[in-house]
Amino acid sequence: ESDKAFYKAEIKQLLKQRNAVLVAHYYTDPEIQALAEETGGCVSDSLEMARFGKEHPAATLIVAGVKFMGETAKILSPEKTVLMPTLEATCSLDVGCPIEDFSAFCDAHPDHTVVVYANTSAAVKARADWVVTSSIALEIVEHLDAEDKKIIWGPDRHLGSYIEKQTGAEMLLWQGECIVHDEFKAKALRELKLQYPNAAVLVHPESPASVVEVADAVGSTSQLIKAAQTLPNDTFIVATDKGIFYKMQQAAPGKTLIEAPTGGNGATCRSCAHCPWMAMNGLQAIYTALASEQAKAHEIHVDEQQRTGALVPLTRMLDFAS
Ligand code: CIZ
Ligand code: SF4
Repeated sequence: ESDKAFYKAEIKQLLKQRNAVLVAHYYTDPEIQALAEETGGCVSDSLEMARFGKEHPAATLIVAGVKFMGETAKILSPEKTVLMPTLEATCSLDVGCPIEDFSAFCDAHPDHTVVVYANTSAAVKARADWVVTSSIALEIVEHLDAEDKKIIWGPDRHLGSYIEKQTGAEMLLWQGECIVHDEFKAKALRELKLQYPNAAVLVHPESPASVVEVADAVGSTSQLIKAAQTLPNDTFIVATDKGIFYKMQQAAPGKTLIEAPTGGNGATCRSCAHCPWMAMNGLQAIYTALASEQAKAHEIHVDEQQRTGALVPLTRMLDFAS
């Protein structure tokens, strides 16, 4: 505890000294989200993190999240120094979608519009026509479908098939998945729902279709927080990373939030509703990133050709969203 107090105080000091601002994802640990709030930073989903970082006047952004979020910040704000608590924090969707293979997949279907999720490398974004986040994916695909575009979707297959079902768009899906959401289990979720008949089930669409079927509300992190705030239920069973409970509880005080079951019957799962890479964003790592004079081990760099390539579909998304 005293270590924590030390790191928090030092981080506050260093943020001022370095003209830096802390941008944190909903899935980081509650104390990191609280620190971002206390210091005038932001806590949000990847779309809002990108916007906030671009618009904030600070010279340095410290991004508590995973690598693609730091890269997106750098792509949008090349003049800023972008630091991350650790450069080791990646994402199974990013790792599962290497540029060579994805590019070959796109080349094999040249008549398709390439839509990629934000959870991808800068190189994959540069190969795409559109970048989307889960908060805006449905609208963008609807827009493309209305123009009769055939779509390549990558990398999350669950989110892709959800959008395909919702829009009726013709989509070729890359077979990637999020190791956190992929672990939610429909059977155990149905059983839990029976125990809490007044509860509404909130599901992120990176979860398997069988889990989405049980949902009362399906949506991105921000949309699920909104649902907890607006639905009349007093209890919510939540199928997404449990980091979200911090902001969800703030938005819906007095309501009971329950984790959706993973792995079934207590069996081991790879992630158990908390992303192991998000969890790497600890106080000590943030302190170290800000304290080291060089900070090279924490600084995000994006190849300039990839950056300008990725900027096109990213800007398209931001313009569409606004
Ligand atoms: O699962 C993730 O990493 C999400 C939901 C990212 C985002 O778009 O905020
Ligand atoms: Fe990637 Fe899933 Fe972690 Fe999000 S929660 S960063 S999608 S592995």
